[in-house]
Amino acid sequence: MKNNIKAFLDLVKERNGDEPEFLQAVEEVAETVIPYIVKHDIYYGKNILLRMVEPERVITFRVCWVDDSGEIQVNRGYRIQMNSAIGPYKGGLRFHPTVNMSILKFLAFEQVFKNSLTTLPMGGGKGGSDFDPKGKSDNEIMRFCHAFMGELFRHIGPNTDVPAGDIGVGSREIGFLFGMYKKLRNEFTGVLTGKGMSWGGSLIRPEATGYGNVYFAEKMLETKGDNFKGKNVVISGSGNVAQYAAEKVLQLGGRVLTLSDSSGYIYDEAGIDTEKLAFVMELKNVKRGRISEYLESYPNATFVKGKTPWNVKCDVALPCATQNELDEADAKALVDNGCICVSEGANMPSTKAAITVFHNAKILFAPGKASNAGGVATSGLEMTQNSLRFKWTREEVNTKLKDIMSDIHKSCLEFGEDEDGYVDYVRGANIAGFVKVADAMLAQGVV
Ligand code: NDP
Ligand code: 2IT
Repeated sequence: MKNNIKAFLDLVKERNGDEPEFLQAVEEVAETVIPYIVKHDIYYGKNILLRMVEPERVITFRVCWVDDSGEIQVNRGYRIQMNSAIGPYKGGLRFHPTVNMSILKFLAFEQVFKNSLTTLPMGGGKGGSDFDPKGKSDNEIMRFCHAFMGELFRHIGPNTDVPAGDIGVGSREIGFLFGMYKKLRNEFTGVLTGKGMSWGGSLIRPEATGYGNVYFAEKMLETKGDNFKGKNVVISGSGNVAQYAAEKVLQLGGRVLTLSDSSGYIYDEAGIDTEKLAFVMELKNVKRGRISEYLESYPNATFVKGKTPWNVKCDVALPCATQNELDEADAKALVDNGCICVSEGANMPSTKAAITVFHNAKILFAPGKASNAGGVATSGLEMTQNSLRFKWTREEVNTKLKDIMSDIHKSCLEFGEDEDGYVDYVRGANIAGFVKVADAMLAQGVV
Protein backbone atom coordinates (compact mmCIF):
# COMPACT_ATOMS: atom_id res chain seq x y z
CA MET A 1 0.00 0.00 0.00
CA LYS A 2 2.78 2.39 0.98
CA ASN A 3 4.39 1.77 -2.42
CA ASN A 4 1.17 2.55 -4.28
CA ILE A 5 0.82 5.84 -2.44
CA LYS A 6 4.49 6.71 -2.91
CA ALA A 7 4.44 5.95 -6.64
CA PHE A 8 1.36 8.09 -7.08
CA LEU A 9 2.73 11.02 -5.08
CA ASP A 10 6.11 10.82 -6.85
CA LEU A 11 4.34 11.25 -10.17
CA VAL A 12 2.24 14.16 -8.92
CA LYS A 13 5.38 15.79 -7.47
CA GLU A 14 7.24 15.35 -10.73
CA ARG A 15 4.48 17.22 -12.56
CA ASN A 16 3.74 19.86 -9.90
CA GLY A 17 6.98 20.15 -7.96
CA ASP A 18 6.74 23.89 -7.46
CA GLU A 19 3.25 23.80 -5.94
CA PRO A 20 3.66 22.96 -2.23
CA GLU A 21 0.10 23.73 -1.09
CA PHE A 22 -1.38 21.71 -3.94
CA LEU A 23 0.90 18.77 -3.13
CA GLN A 24 -0.08 19.02 0.55
CA ALA A 25 -3.78 18.78 -0.32
CA VAL A 26 -3.20 15.89 -2.75
CA GLU A 27 -1.06 13.98 -0.26
CA GLU A 28 -3.76 14.08 2.40
CA VAL A 29 -6.33 12.75 -0.04
CA ALA A 30 -4.03 10.12 -1.56
CA GLU A 31 -3.11 8.64 1.82
CA THR A 32 -6.74 8.03 2.72
CA VAL A 33 -8.30 7.32 -0.68
CA ILE A 34 -5.69 5.05 -2.32
CA PRO A 35 -6.14 2.31 0.33
CA TYR A 36 -9.88 2.45 -0.44
CA ILE A 37 -9.32 2.29 -4.21
CA VAL A 38 -7.02 -0.70 -3.85
CA LYS A 39 -9.73 -2.59 -1.95
CA HIS A 40 -12.47 -1.80 -4.49
CA ASP A 41 -12.18 -3.37 -7.94
CA ILE A 42 -14.52 -0.91 -9.64
CA TYR A 43 -12.05 1.93 -8.95
CA TYR A 44 -8.75 0.05 -9.12
CA GLY A 45 -6.57 0.36 -12.23
CA LYS A 46 -8.57 3.21 -13.76
CA ASN A 47 -6.22 6.07 -12.82
CA ILE A 48 -9.18 7.93 -11.36
CA LEU A 49 -7.20 9.86 -8.78
CA LEU A 50 -4.59 10.72 -11.38
CA ARG A 51 -7.38 12.15 -13.52
CA MET A 52 -8.75 14.06 -10.53
CA VAL A 53 -5.45 15.83 -9.73
CA GLU A 54 -5.23 17.22 -13.26
CA PRO A 55 -7.46 20.30 -13.70
CA GLU A 56 -9.85 19.96 -16.63
CA ARG A 57 -8.88 23.50 -17.60
CA VAL A 58 -6.66 26.30 -16.23
CA ILE A 59 -7.25 29.85 -17.34
CA THR A 60 -4.83 32.68 -16.58
CA PHE A 61 -5.27 36.20 -17.81
CA ARG A 62 -4.02 39.76 -17.58
CA VAL A 63 -6.06 42.26 -15.57
CA CYS A 64 -5.22 45.91 -16.28
CA TRP A 65 -6.90 48.74 -14.40
CA VAL A 66 -6.27 52.37 -13.52
CA ASP A 67 -5.78 53.35 -9.86
CA ASP A 68 -7.00 56.58 -8.23
CA SER A 69 -3.74 58.37 -8.99
CA GLY A 70 -4.12 57.58 -12.70
CA GLU A 71 -1.43 54.91 -12.75
CA ILE A 72 -1.98 51.71 -14.77
CA GLN A 73 -1.84 48.59 -12.63
CA VAL A 74 -1.37 45.04 -13.90
CA ASN A 75 -2.53 41.97 -11.99
CA ARG A 76 -2.87 38.32 -12.80
CA GLY A 77 -6.27 36.61 -12.92
CA TYR A 78 -6.96 32.88 -12.71
CA ARG A 79 -9.76 30.35 -12.90
CA ILE A 80 -9.06 26.67 -12.26
CA GLN A 81 -11.85 24.47 -13.65
CA MET A 82 -10.93 21.35 -11.76
CA ASN A 83 -13.69 18.78 -12.16
CA SER A 84 -17.17 18.89 -13.71
CA ALA A 85 -18.19 15.24 -13.31
CA ILE A 86 -21.15 15.94 -11.00
CA GLY A 87 -22.14 19.48 -12.01
CA PRO A 88 -20.92 22.86 -13.28
CA TYR A 89 -17.64 24.08 -11.81
CA LYS A 90 -18.37 25.84 -8.53
CA GLY A 91 -16.10 27.63 -6.08
CA GLY A 92 -14.94 30.97 -4.81
CA LEU A 93 -12.68 33.75 -6.04
CA ARG A 94 -9.82 34.88 -3.79
CA PHE A 95 -8.22 38.32 -4.04
CA HIS A 96 -5.02 38.33 -2.00
CA PRO A 97 -1.38 39.14 -2.81
CA THR A 98 -0.36 35.54 -1.99
CA VAL A 99 -2.59 34.06 -4.70
CA ASN A 100 -0.70 31.84 -7.15
CA MET A 101 -1.22 28.61 -9.07
CA SER A 102 -0.37 26.38 -6.11
CA ILE A 103 -2.85 28.07 -3.75
CA LEU A 104 -5.67 28.04 -6.30
CA LYS A 105 -5.06 24.45 -7.38
CA PHE A 106 -5.12 23.27 -3.75
CA LEU A 107 -8.36 25.18 -3.19
CA ALA A 108 -9.93 23.86 -6.41
CA PHE A 109 -8.91 20.28 -5.58
CA GLU A 110 -10.41 20.53 -2.07
CA GLN A 111 -13.52 22.08 -3.56
CA VAL A 112 -14.22 19.01 -5.72
CA PHE A 113 -14.46 16.78 -2.61
CA LYS A 114 -16.28 19.41 -0.56
CA ASN A 115 -18.93 20.03 -3.20
CA SER A 116 -19.44 16.31 -3.61
CA LEU A 117 -20.03 16.04 0.16
CA THR A 118 -22.77 18.70 0.11
CA THR A 119 -25.11 16.23 -1.66
CA LEU A 120 -25.76 18.93 -4.31
CA PRO A 121 -24.83 18.71 -8.03
CA MET A 122 -21.75 20.95 -8.13
CA GLY A 123 -18.34 20.31 -9.70
CA GLY A 124 -15.23 22.02 -8.33
CA GLY A 125 -13.37 25.17 -9.30
CA LYS A 126 -11.55 28.14 -7.81
CA GLY A 127 -10.11 31.38 -9.04
CA GLY A 128 -8.91 34.79 -8.07
CA SER A 129 -6.09 37.24 -8.40
CA ASP A 130 -2.93 38.48 -6.71
CA PHE A 131 -4.72 41.84 -6.41
CA ASP A 132 -4.53 43.23 -2.85
CA PRO A 133 -7.82 44.89 -1.83
CA LYS A 134 -6.30 46.33 1.37
CA GLY A 135 -6.18 50.11 1.34
CA LYS A 136 -7.95 50.41 -2.02
CA SER A 137 -10.84 52.84 -2.45
CA ASP A 138 -14.32 51.58 -3.40
CA ASN A 139 -13.75 52.99 -6.89
CA GLU A 140 -10.48 51.12 -7.28
CA ILE A 141 -12.17 47.90 -6.13
CA MET A 142 -14.92 48.50 -8.68
CA ARG A 143 -12.50 49.16 -11.54
CA PHE A 144 -10.50 46.08 -10.67
CA CYS A 145 -13.59 43.83 -10.43
CA HIS A 146 -14.90 45.15 -13.74
CA ALA A 147 -11.54 44.57 -15.43
CA PHE A 148 -11.33 41.06 -13.93
CA MET A 149 -14.81 40.16 -15.20
CA GLY A 150 -13.92 41.71 -18.57
CA GLU A 151 -12.07 38.46 -19.26
CA LEU A 152 -13.63 35.94 -16.87
CA PHE A 153 -17.12 36.35 -18.38
CA ARG A 154 -16.05 34.31 -21.44
CA HIS A 155 -15.33 31.25 -19.34
CA ILE A 156 -18.25 31.10 -16.89
CA GLY A 157 -22.04 30.82 -16.97
CA PRO A 158 -24.90 29.44 -14.88
CA ASN A 159 -24.51 25.97 -16.44
CA THR A 160 -20.73 26.11 -16.90
CA ASP A 161 -18.98 27.65 -13.91
CA VAL A 162 -20.46 29.63 -11.02
CA PRO A 163 -17.92 31.62 -8.94
CA ALA A 164 -18.53 33.09 -5.47
CA GLY A 165 -16.54 34.83 -2.71
CA ASP A 166 -13.52 33.76 -0.69
CA ILE A 167 -10.75 35.76 1.03
CA GLY A 168 -10.96 39.39 -0.11
CA VAL A 169 -14.14 38.82 -2.09
CA GLY A 170 -17.39 39.63 -0.27
CA SER A 171 -20.75 41.15 -1.16
CA ARG A 172 -19.22 44.41 -2.44
CA GLU A 173 -16.95 42.60 -4.92
CA ILE A 174 -19.66 40.13 -6.00
CA GLY A 175 -21.87 43.14 -6.81
CA PHE A 176 -19.25 44.72 -9.08
CA LEU A 177 -18.45 41.39 -10.74
CA PHE A 178 -22.13 40.61 -11.35
CA GLY A 179 -22.77 44.09 -12.77
CA MET A 180 -20.08 43.67 -15.41
CA TYR A 181 -21.12 40.10 -16.29
CA LYS A 182 -24.70 41.25 -16.79
CA LYS A 183 -23.59 44.13 -18.98
CA LEU A 184 -21.31 42.03 -21.20
CA ARG A 185 -23.72 39.11 -21.60
CA ASN A 186 -26.91 41.16 -21.57
CA GLU A 187 -28.58 38.60 -19.36
CA PHE A 188 -29.61 38.37 -15.72
CA THR A 189 -28.66 34.88 -14.48
CA GLY A 190 -27.42 33.09 -11.39
CA VAL A 191 -23.84 33.15 -12.63
CA LEU A 192 -22.35 34.18 -9.28
CA THR A 193 -23.45 33.31 -5.75
CA GLY A 194 -23.28 35.50 -2.68
CA LYS A 195 -25.40 38.07 -4.50
CA GLY A 196 -27.30 40.84 -2.69
CA MET A 197 -30.79 40.06 -1.41
CA SER A 198 -32.58 42.32 -3.90
CA TRP A 199 -30.81 40.89 -6.98
CA GLY A 200 -30.89 37.12 -6.68
CA GLY A 201 -29.04 36.40 -3.44
CA SER A 202 -30.09 33.81 -0.88
CA LEU A 203 -30.90 34.54 2.72
CA ILE A 204 -28.35 32.90 5.07
CA ARG A 205 -25.60 32.74 2.38
CA PRO A 206 -23.54 35.42 4.22
CA GLU A 207 -23.83 33.45 7.48
CA ALA A 208 -23.63 29.97 5.95
CA THR A 209 -19.94 29.04 6.21
CA GLY A 210 -19.56 30.14 9.82
CA TYR A 211 -22.94 28.77 10.91
CA GLY A 212 -22.34 25.52 9.04
CA ASN A 213 -18.97 25.06 10.71
CA VAL A 214 -20.54 25.41 14.14
CA TYR A 215 -23.42 23.07 13.20
CA PHE A 216 -20.80 20.52 12.17
CA ALA A 217 -18.85 20.97 15.42
CA GLU A 218 -22.13 20.58 17.30
CA LYS A 219 -22.69 17.23 15.56
CA MET A 220 -19.18 16.12 16.54
CA LEU A 221 -19.74 17.15 20.17
CA GLU A 222 -23.06 15.30 20.12
CA THR A 223 -21.21 12.02 19.47
CA LYS A 224 -19.67 12.56 22.93
CA GLY A 225 -23.00 13.55 24.49
CA ASP A 226 -21.74 17.13 24.65
CA ASN A 227 -22.68 20.55 23.25
CA PHE A 228 -21.56 24.20 23.05
CA LYS A 229 -23.12 25.38 26.32
CA GLY A 230 -20.49 27.06 28.49
CA LYS A 231 -17.65 26.04 26.14
CA ASN A 232 -14.68 28.37 25.73
CA VAL A 233 -14.08 28.84 22.03
CA VAL A 234 -10.99 30.22 20.32
CA ILE A 235 -11.53 31.54 16.78
CA SER A 236 -8.96 32.83 14.30
CA GLY A 237 -9.75 35.34 11.56
CA SER A 238 -12.27 38.15 11.76
CA GLY A 239 -13.70 38.01 8.24
CA ASN A 240 -16.90 36.48 6.93
CA VAL A 241 -16.37 32.96 8.25
CA ALA A 242 -15.02 33.92 11.68
CA GLN A 243 -17.75 36.49 12.32
CA TYR A 244 -20.65 34.14 11.72
CA ALA A 245 -18.95 31.22 13.46
CA ALA A 246 -18.70 33.52 16.50
CA GLU A 247 -22.35 34.55 16.16
CA LYS A 248 -23.55 30.92 16.11
CA VAL A 249 -21.31 29.93 19.04
CA LEU A 250 -22.88 32.73 21.10
CA GLN A 251 -26.39 31.63 20.07
CA LEU A 252 -25.60 28.10 21.25
CA GLY A 253 -24.38 29.31 24.65
CA GLY A 254 -20.61 29.19 24.10
CA ARG A 255 -18.05 31.89 24.95
CA VAL A 256 -15.86 33.40 22.24
CA LEU A 257 -12.44 34.38 23.57
CA THR A 258 -10.42 35.42 20.50
CA LEU A 259 -10.52 36.76 16.96
CA SER A 260 -7.59 37.67 14.74
CA ASP A 261 -6.32 39.06 11.47
CA SER A 262 -2.98 38.87 9.73
CA SER A 263 -1.53 41.42 12.23
CA GLY A 264 -2.25 39.37 15.37
CA TYR A 265 -5.06 38.30 17.69
CA ILE A 266 -7.26 39.85 20.36
CA TYR A 267 -7.99 37.96 23.57
CA ASP A 268 -11.00 39.07 25.60
CA GLU A 269 -11.14 37.07 28.81
CA ALA A 270 -14.63 38.40 29.59
CA GLY A 271 -15.83 36.98 26.26
CA ILE A 272 -16.69 38.62 22.94
CA ASP A 273 -20.45 38.93 23.43
CA THR A 274 -23.14 39.93 20.92
CA GLU A 275 -22.57 43.65 21.38
CA LYS A 276 -18.80 43.34 20.97
CA LEU A 277 -19.29 41.12 17.92
CA ALA A 278 -21.54 43.77 16.35
CA PHE A 279 -18.69 46.23 16.91
CA VAL A 280 -16.26 43.86 15.15
CA MET A 281 -18.64 43.43 12.19
CA GLU A 282 -18.93 47.20 11.78
CA LEU A 283 -15.14 47.60 12.19
CA LYS A 284 -14.26 44.92 9.61
CA ASN A 285 -17.13 45.14 7.10
CA VAL A 286 -17.91 48.86 7.01
CA LYS A 287 -14.83 50.70 8.30
CA ARG A 288 -12.50 48.00 6.96
CA GLY A 289 -10.27 48.46 10.01
CA ARG A 290 -7.83 46.20 11.85
CA ILE A 291 -8.76 43.84 14.69
CA SER A 292 -6.29 45.64 17.04
CA GLU A 293 -8.73 48.59 17.03
CA TYR A 294 -11.01 46.42 19.22
CA LEU A 295 -8.93 47.61 22.18
CA GLU A 296 -9.90 51.23 21.60
CA SER A 297 -13.46 50.30 22.61
CA TYR A 298 -12.72 47.36 24.90
CA PRO A 299 -9.45 48.23 26.67
CA ASN A 300 -9.61 45.22 29.02
CA ALA A 301 -8.86 42.91 26.10
CA THR A 302 -5.30 42.26 24.96
CA PHE A 303 -3.82 42.37 21.47
CA VAL A 304 -1.00 39.95 20.73
CA LYS A 305 0.86 41.22 17.72
CA GLY A 306 2.04 38.87 14.98
CA LYS A 307 0.74 35.72 16.71
CA THR A 308 -2.07 33.18 16.23
CA PRO A 309 -4.44 32.44 19.15
CA TRP A 310 -3.73 28.71 19.62
CA ASN A 311 -1.97 29.11 22.97
CA VAL A 312 -5.14 30.42 24.59
CA LYS A 313 -6.75 27.72 26.75
CA CYS A 314 -10.05 26.57 25.25
CA ASP A 315 -12.47 23.67 24.79
CA VAL A 316 -13.12 24.22 21.08
CA ALA A 317 -10.91 25.78 18.37
CA LEU A 318 -12.28 27.10 15.07
CA PRO A 319 -9.50 28.12 12.64
CA CYS A 320 -11.27 30.51 10.25
CA ALA A 321 -8.50 32.61 8.64
CA THR A 322 -6.26 30.88 6.09
CA GLN A 323 -4.21 27.82 5.07
CA ASN A 324 -1.45 26.49 7.32
CA GLU A 325 -2.24 28.88 10.16
CA LEU A 326 -2.11 26.08 12.77
CA ASP A 327 1.10 24.04 12.96
CA GLU A 328 2.33 21.08 15.01
CA ALA A 329 3.41 23.19 18.01
CA ASP A 330 0.03 24.98 17.98
CA ALA A 331 -1.78 21.63 17.88
CA LYS A 332 0.26 20.38 20.86
CA ALA A 333 -0.55 23.57 22.78
CA LEU A 334 -4.27 23.12 22.09
CA VAL A 335 -4.25 19.46 23.15
CA ASP A 336 -2.13 20.17 26.28
CA ASN A 337 -4.55 22.91 27.27
CA GLY A 338 -7.51 20.52 27.14
CA CYS A 339 -9.06 21.35 23.76
CA ILE A 340 -11.51 18.57 22.78
CA CYS A 341 -12.68 19.70 19.35
CA VAL A 342 -11.15 21.45 16.33
CA SER A 343 -13.44 22.29 13.41
CA GLU A 344 -11.90 24.00 10.40
CA GLY A 345 -13.77 27.00 8.99
CA ALA A 346 -10.88 27.93 6.69
CA ASN A 347 -9.52 25.72 3.91
CA MET A 348 -6.58 23.55 5.06
CA PRO A 349 -5.71 25.74 8.10
CA SER A 350 -4.04 22.84 9.92
CA THR A 351 -0.71 21.49 8.69
CA LYS A 352 -0.33 17.77 8.17
CA ALA A 353 1.75 17.44 11.36
CA ALA A 354 -0.92 19.32 13.34
CA ILE A 355 -3.61 16.89 12.15
CA THR A 356 -1.43 13.97 13.25
CA VAL A 357 -1.25 15.52 16.75
CA PHE A 358 -5.07 15.78 16.89
CA HIS A 359 -5.52 12.21 15.66
CA ASN A 360 -2.96 10.79 18.10
CA ALA A 361 -4.67 12.62 20.97
CA LYS A 362 -8.00 11.20 19.68
CA ILE A 363 -9.77 14.54 19.90
CA LEU A 364 -12.57 15.54 17.53
CA PHE A 365 -11.07 17.03 14.36
CA ALA A 366 -13.00 18.09 11.24
CA PRO A 367 -11.21 19.00 7.99
CA GLY A 368 -12.49 22.11 6.20
CA LYS A 369 -13.80 20.21 3.20
CA ALA A 370 -16.45 18.74 5.53
CA SER A 371 -16.91 21.42 8.19
CA ASN A 372 -16.82 24.55 6.01
CA ALA A 373 -18.99 23.08 3.23
CA GLY A 374 -22.02 25.02 4.48
CA GLY A 375 -20.96 28.07 2.46
CA VAL A 376 -20.85 26.38 -0.91
CA ALA A 377 -23.89 24.26 0.00
CA THR A 378 -25.89 27.44 0.52
CA SER A 379 -24.46 28.76 -2.74
CA GLY A 380 -25.98 25.63 -4.27
CA LEU A 381 -29.29 26.57 -2.64
CA GLU A 382 -28.92 30.08 -4.11
CA MET A 383 -28.48 28.50 -7.56
CA THR A 384 -31.62 26.41 -7.03
CA GLN A 385 -33.64 29.47 -6.01
CA ASN A 386 -32.32 31.36 -9.06
CA SER A 387 -33.38 28.53 -11.36
CA LEU A 388 -36.80 28.40 -9.70
CA ARG A 389 -37.04 32.22 -9.82
CA PHE A 390 -38.14 31.95 -6.23
CA LYS A 391 -36.89 32.87 -2.77
CA TRP A 392 -36.97 30.71 0.34
CA THR A 393 -37.31 32.18 3.84
CA ARG A 394 -34.45 32.43 6.34
CA GLU A 395 -35.87 29.50 8.27
CA GLU A 396 -36.20 27.35 5.15
CA VAL A 397 -32.59 27.95 4.06
CA ASN A 398 -31.25 27.56 7.58
CA THR A 399 -33.06 24.23 8.01
CA LYS A 400 -31.68 22.97 4.69
CA LEU A 401 -28.16 24.09 5.71
CA LYS A 402 -28.45 22.28 9.05
CA ASP A 403 -29.70 19.12 7.34
CA ILE A 404 -26.83 19.23 4.84
CA MET A 405 -24.22 19.62 7.62
CA SER A 406 -25.83 16.69 9.42
CA ASP A 407 -25.71 14.58 6.22
CA ILE A 408 -22.03 15.44 5.72
CA HIS A 409 -21.37 14.39 9.29
CA LYS A 410 -23.14 11.07 8.64
CA SER A 411 -21.03 10.49 5.49
CA CYS A 412 -17.88 11.08 7.53
CA LEU A 413 -19.00 8.49 10.08
CA GLU A 414 -19.81 6.00 7.32
CA PHE A 415 -16.31 6.05 5.87
CA GLY A 416 -14.24 7.31 8.80
CA GLU A 417 -15.07 5.23 11.86
CA ASP A 418 -12.13 3.19 13.21
CA GLU A 419 -12.50 -0.19 14.90
CA ASP A 420 -12.13 1.42 18.34
CA GLY A 421 -14.97 3.85 17.56
CA TYR A 422 -12.73 6.89 16.98
CA VAL A 423 -13.85 8.84 13.92
CA ASP A 424 -11.17 9.89 11.45
CA TYR A 425 -13.14 12.69 9.79
CA VAL A 426 -10.30 13.27 7.31
CA ARG A 427 -10.56 9.75 5.93
CA GLY A 428 -14.36 9.87 6.11
CA ALA A 429 -14.64 13.14 4.18
CA ASN A 430 -12.06 12.19 1.56
CA ILE A 431 -13.56 8.79 0.75
CA ALA A 432 -17.20 9.97 0.82
CA GLY A 433 -16.30 12.92 -1.43
CA PHE A 434 -14.29 10.70 -3.76
CA VAL A 435 -16.89 7.97 -4.27
CA LYS A 436 -19.58 10.22 -5.74
CA VAL A 437 -17.20 11.96 -8.16
CA ALA A 438 -15.45 8.72 -9.11
CA ASP A 439 -18.76 6.97 -9.86
CA ALA A 440 -19.78 9.84 -12.14
CA MET A 441 -16.40 9.79 -13.90
CA LEU A 442 -16.64 6.04 -14.47
CA ALA A 443 -20.17 6.38 -15.86
CA GLN A 444 -19.07 9.13 -18.26
CA GLY A 445 -16.04 7.27 -19.61
CA VAL A 446 -12.60 8.62 -20.44
CA VAL A 447 -13.24 12.27 -21.29
P1 NDP B 1 -12.34 37.22 4.57
O1 NDP B 1 -11.55 37.93 3.55
O2 NDP B 1 -13.70 37.69 4.92
O3 NDP B 1 -11.52 37.15 5.94
C1 NDP B 1 -10.26 36.56 5.98
C2 NDP B 1 -9.73 36.65 7.39
O4 NDP B 1 -8.56 35.84 7.50
C3 NDP B 1 -9.30 38.06 7.76
O5 NDP B 1 -9.43 38.24 9.15
C4 NDP B 1 -7.84 38.06 7.33
O6 NDP B 1 -7.03 39.02 7.98
C5 NDP B 1 -7.41 36.68 7.73
N1 NDP B 1 -6.29 36.26 6.90
C6 NDP B 1 -6.28 36.19 5.55
N2 NDP B 1 -5.07 35.80 5.11
C7 NDP B 1 -4.32 35.66 6.21
C8 NDP B 1 -2.99 35.29 6.42
N3 NDP B 1 -2.17 35.01 5.39
N4 NDP B 1 -2.53 35.22 7.70
C9 NDP B 1 -3.36 35.51 8.75
N5 NDP B 1 -4.63 35.88 8.60
C10 NDP B 1 -5.10 35.94 7.36
O7 NDP B 1 -12.38 35.70 4.10
P2 NDP B 1 -13.34 34.52 4.57
O8 NDP B 1 -13.73 34.70 5.99
O9 NDP B 1 -14.38 34.36 3.55
O10 NDP B 1 -12.37 33.26 4.43
C11 NDP B 1 -11.63 32.73 5.52
C12 NDP B 1 -11.25 31.30 5.22
O11 NDP B 1 -12.44 30.52 5.04
C13 NDP B 1 -10.43 31.06 3.95
O12 NDP B 1 -9.56 29.98 4.16
C14 NDP B 1 -11.49 30.68 2.92
O13 NDP B 1 -10.93 29.92 1.88
C15 NDP B 1 -12.40 29.83 3.79
N6 NDP B 1 -13.75 29.64 3.31
C16 NDP B 1 -14.56 30.70 3.00
C17 NDP B 1 -15.85 30.49 2.58
C18 NDP B 1 -16.79 31.60 2.31
O14 NDP B 1 -17.95 31.31 2.03
N7 NDP B 1 -16.39 32.86 2.40
C19 NDP B 1 -16.38 29.13 2.41
C20 NDP B 1 -15.47 28.09 2.85
C21 NDP B 1 -14.21 28.36 3.26
P3 NDP B 1 -6.52 40.32 7.16
O15 NDP B 1 -7.72 41.21 7.08
O16 NDP B 1 -5.42 40.87 7.99
O17 NDP B 1 -6.07 39.84 5.82
O1 2IT C 1 -14.10 27.60 -0.12
C1 2IT C 1 -15.33 27.70 -0.36
O2 2IT C 1 -16.08 26.73 -0.27
C2 2IT C 1 -15.85 29.01 -0.75
N1 2IT C 1 -15.09 29.97 -0.78
C3 2IT C 1 -17.28 29.17 -1.13
C4 2IT C 1 -17.51 28.74 -2.55
C5 2IT C 1 -18.90 28.98 -3.10
O3 2IT C 1 -19.05 28.72 -4.29
O4 2IT C 1 -19.79 29.41 -2.37
